[in-house]
Amino acid sequence: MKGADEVLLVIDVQNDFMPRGALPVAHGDEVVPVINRLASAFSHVVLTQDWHPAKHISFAEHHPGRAPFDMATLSYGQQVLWPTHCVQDTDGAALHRDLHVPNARLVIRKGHHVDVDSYSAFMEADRKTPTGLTGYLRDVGAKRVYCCGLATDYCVAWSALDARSAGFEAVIIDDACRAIDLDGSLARAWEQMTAAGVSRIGSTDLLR
Ligand code: VGL
Ligand code: ZN
Repeated sequence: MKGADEVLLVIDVQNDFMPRGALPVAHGDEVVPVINRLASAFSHVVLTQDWHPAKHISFAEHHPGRAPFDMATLSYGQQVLWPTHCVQDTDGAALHRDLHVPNARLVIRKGHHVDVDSYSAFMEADRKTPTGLTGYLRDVGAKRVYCCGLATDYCVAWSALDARSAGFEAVIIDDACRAIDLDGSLARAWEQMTAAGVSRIGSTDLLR
């Protein structure tokens, strides 16, 4: 059992990111049994949910003439325009029904401001609005954050990078993640994570 200073952060294991969802991540459902096993090895688990208002600025449908996966320039920088996904209180925004993490203590919902996206569980895409997770983790004495879930190259990577920026150790559990991989985004994410000192392990390193 992992100690009190080690937290498992389970990112966006939601229906819309599953293979039949609105923003499908290939093989996204395969992380569910792996995460279920991992969760029982941690005394402290935190979940996140992508949780957008229906008129969210990241949705391509609100940008006339633009298509999903186009890039747009917004007030805070470059933004991928996504298919409408994880709308607050819809079935698509619900956690996968087979995700079984009874010991999760906190659910962070992110991306709830209509005009700012938030891939990261720590900081919104304007890079100045905190979600509160940094303060929470410091308050409970966390030192190391193990990241898993969807998608490796967006919400998982941004969360791991922000965990490092906030002074935590960050570890990606690779086989408990799946990627979107848009135009080389997965390789770029790994370059950034490696440079930032994010480490990479497999679930068997924790479960044996
Ligand atoms: C995510 C794209 C848009 C993610 C969320 O969970 O990685 N990706 N919103
Ligand atoms: Zn989103």
